[in-house]
Amino acid sequence: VKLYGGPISPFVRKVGICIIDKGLDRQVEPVRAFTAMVQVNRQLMQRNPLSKIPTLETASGTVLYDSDVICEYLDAQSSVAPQLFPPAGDARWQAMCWNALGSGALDALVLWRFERNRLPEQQSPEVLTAFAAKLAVVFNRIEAEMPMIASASYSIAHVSFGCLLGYSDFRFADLDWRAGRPRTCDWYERFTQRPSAQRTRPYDDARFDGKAYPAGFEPFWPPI
Ligand SMILES: N[C@@H](CCC(=O)N[C@@H](CS)C(=O)NCC(=O)O)C(=O)O
Repeated sequence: VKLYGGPISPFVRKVGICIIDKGLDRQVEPVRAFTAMVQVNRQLMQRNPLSKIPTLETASGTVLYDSDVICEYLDAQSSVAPQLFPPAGDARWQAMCWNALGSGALDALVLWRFERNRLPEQQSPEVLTAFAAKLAVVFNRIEAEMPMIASASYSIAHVSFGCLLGYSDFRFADLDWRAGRPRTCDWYERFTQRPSAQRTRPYDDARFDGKAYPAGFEPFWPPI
């Protein structure tokens, strides 16, 4: 089984966390694939026409995308706890909706980053203002719902929120999501102690710091 991706993408991180949580890390080979909104990867496109990461290729050659499809597939491949996608009922809809909130916010951050990296004269102030407004409300909603989130069984929702907060620290430290959101801070502190979170900490190859990983935890994506 091959996972195409890299150590920065928060969507790839969701999949990496599921792989480790489900005890599948020895069965999945991480394969570096570079792609960007304005730089298509022709080889990757032969598998995933969207030229996006994560893309998973199973042992029988079936190709799966996007992150949610891959995560649910992995959850079904292993009976190891935790079950990341509750099978039915309110717990399922709640987890799926929280996952949509976390992943939707990540989509917004990725687009926001693209916009703010354009030349100043090409940037749209309306677009930048809209992203800032959305993200502030998302972080407030997560803080407001944190008592429920923290007491729900660990699921894809928690994977998604952890990746959102981690990516925010990595690329949007200026948003300062911690300010005035103590419950989210407490929960995230606990999330980052999980081996799957530690091994998938995002890093830039040019600035890889092996000391950022606790002894015994190797990065899921080996540095190049
Ligand atoms: N909805 C997709 C989003 C994946 C995504 O946007 N990945 C980014 C990297 S963080 C990408 O591959 N971008 C390349 C592109 O937009 O062409 C998922 O959940 O997998």
